[in-house]
Amino acid sequence: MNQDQIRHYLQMYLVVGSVNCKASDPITIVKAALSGGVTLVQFREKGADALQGADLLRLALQIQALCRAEGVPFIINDDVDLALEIDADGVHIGQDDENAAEVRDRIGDRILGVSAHTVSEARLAVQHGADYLGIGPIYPTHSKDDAHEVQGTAILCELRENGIHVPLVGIGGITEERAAEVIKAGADGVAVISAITEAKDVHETVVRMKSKVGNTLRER
Ligand code: 3NM
Repeated sequence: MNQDQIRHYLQMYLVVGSVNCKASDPITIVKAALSGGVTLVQFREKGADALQGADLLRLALQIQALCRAEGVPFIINDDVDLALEIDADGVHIGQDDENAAEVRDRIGDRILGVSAHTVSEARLAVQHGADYLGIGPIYPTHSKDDAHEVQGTAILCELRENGIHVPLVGIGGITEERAAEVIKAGADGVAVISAITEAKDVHETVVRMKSKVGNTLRER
């Protein structure tokens, strides 16, 4: 997949797992988010109440089927075995997970996303074959227990100024109101959990956030 395609898929990026879906069930939330126009879905089943075994596999397959029907890439957080088992479109890994180069070898030309927090982590991830980088937390987040220190949008500018030209997606505390500043700082898109999964109207929230991202990209 070329960089322009990846940049497009990063624009309105939903990260979701059963633990994030308190107001409604994950399937209802993912359906509403897809109808609103999310461009990529990452399945991230993490935390004390995370599903396991057959339940995990069932939910992954259900969300994958919804994404396929809409032509939206479906990628798996951390779990390379699961991604290969269900033939997902890609994998997203953090700095503590499997080495990016090894993951690239295992997944072939599927999408590989890597979380990075500094210019040197970003350079290494790119050398190891990352298609895009997840950069965060941009703002305070309550969706990740082991999140790094808040970086602000400055980290995005710093990466761009230091020659990191690969597709970047900002993550952490991003809301409708904050989406434009993340894009202005140099991100190609926004990755969101709670502002979508906890929204009163998931569909409308996605429509509005996506249009803010699109408008800001055109103005940039
Ligand atoms: N990764 P919300 S922050 C999954 O900084 C994740 O790498 C982060 O959730 C990072 O949109 C984060 O609810 C949580 O803040 C994002």
